[in-house]
Amino acid sequence: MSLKRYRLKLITAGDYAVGKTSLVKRFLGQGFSLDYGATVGVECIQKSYKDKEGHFVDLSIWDLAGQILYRDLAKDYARGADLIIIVYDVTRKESFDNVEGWYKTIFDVVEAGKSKEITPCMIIGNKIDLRDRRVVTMDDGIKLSEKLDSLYVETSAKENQGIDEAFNNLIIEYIRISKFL
Ligand SMILES: Nc1nc2c(ncn2[C@@H]2O[C@H](COP(=O)(O)OP(=O)(O)O)[C@@H](O)[C@H]2O)c(=O)[nH]1
Ligand SMILES: [Mg+2]
Repeated sequence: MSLKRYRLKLITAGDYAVGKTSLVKRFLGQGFSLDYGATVGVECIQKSYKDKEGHFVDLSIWDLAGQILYRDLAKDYARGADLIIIVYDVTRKESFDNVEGWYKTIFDVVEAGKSKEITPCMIIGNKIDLRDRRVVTMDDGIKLSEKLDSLYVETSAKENQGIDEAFNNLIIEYIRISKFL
């Protein structure tokens, strides 16, 4: 039996400087840097691999430029997305409060094109290494993800915690749901 090949578009979203690019880089095995280099425009990166269950996955990761309050660009950007990652910074309450706005903006676009059921969303609370500056609790994160019918993981791009879990669980969820359709 030959296993299906999945060609998936993954997009990142969330406020400026929450760690979107750092998480993508870690997932791609490119290390971590504290030097600030804001993403200009949209970066698109390809990664092809075989997952733990043997599925071939061709992932194109679209990494959103952080300065975007410009939710209008997010609209073009989100078109055709199969997998959504929305990141906030556990030390910045505002970035957490904005998650729902990002979610709505993106799903307005995604749902116009196809059924929401097959577009799983992962909410990520990043920078958990900054323990004494933390203001958003894990409980806050879990409650929000339940409200938005999304998956939830806490990560540290700096300490390389939770990142493979975040990406892999999202892809596994996609494959699981798609088998019922
Ligand atoms: N302490 C800590 N800093 C992080 C973490 N993730 C990202 N950063 C830093 O936060 C800043 C913004 O990261 P970046 O990935 O560019 O954010 P983006 O604008 O959302 O893409 C950079 O200085 C990163 O080094 C983390 O998990 N812990
Ligand atoms: Mg970035």
